[in-house]
Amino acid sequence: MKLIGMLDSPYVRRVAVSLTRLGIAFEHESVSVFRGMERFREINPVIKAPTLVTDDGVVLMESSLILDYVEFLKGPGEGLMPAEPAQRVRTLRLTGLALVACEKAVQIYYERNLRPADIQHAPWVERVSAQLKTACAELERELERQPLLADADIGQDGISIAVGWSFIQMAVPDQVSPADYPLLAQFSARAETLEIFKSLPMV
Ligand SMILES: N[C@@H](CCC(=O)N[C@@H](CS)C(=O)NCC(=O)O)C(=O)O
Repeated sequence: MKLIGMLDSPYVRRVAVSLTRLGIAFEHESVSVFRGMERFREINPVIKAPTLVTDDGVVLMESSLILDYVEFLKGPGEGLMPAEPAQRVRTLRLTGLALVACEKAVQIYYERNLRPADIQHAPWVERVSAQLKTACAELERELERQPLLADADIGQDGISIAVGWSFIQMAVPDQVSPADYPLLAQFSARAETLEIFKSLPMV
């Protein structure tokens, strides 16, 4: 299988780290959805990162759907999603919060970098910024309530949180200060020391 997209995308990186964590071999083609638009279009005409081309040549997209396929390949209980119902629900919640935080950070980044300054819409940025901070606050509360381990057994929740936090710190560092979310920051810093993260650096 082949993963298309750059690791500075938290969505591409969560798929790459997950595949590596599960020992699934993949080729990686680091193509930008902007600078490499034409090459991307040849692989996936809708130009969406991540894109996964299966061994049968089927073109998948949307990181969570790609990871659903990956879970299916591994079989129940063998992937990164717990089989036990209560743990599964918590993993879904933490992963969802991490994905919302990523989405909001991407929206702010695009607003700042793709839209001309004179037509940037402050109320929209304020709304998205509040959503980003709330998602991080909710994650901080969850980690306070029940700690998550950044070790070799890291699951989809931990991978998505750490990848998301690192992305936010790179893309919109003014938005979310590590001092305000110490558990999130510590968890992510520890995860980034794991070999599966170090072997797939964001930049
Ligand atoms: N919900 C999607 C988000 C993916 C996403 O927004 N990817 C960005 C790169 S970080 C992208 O493809 N941007 C180009 C575009 O949307 O046109 C996922 O989880 O895969």
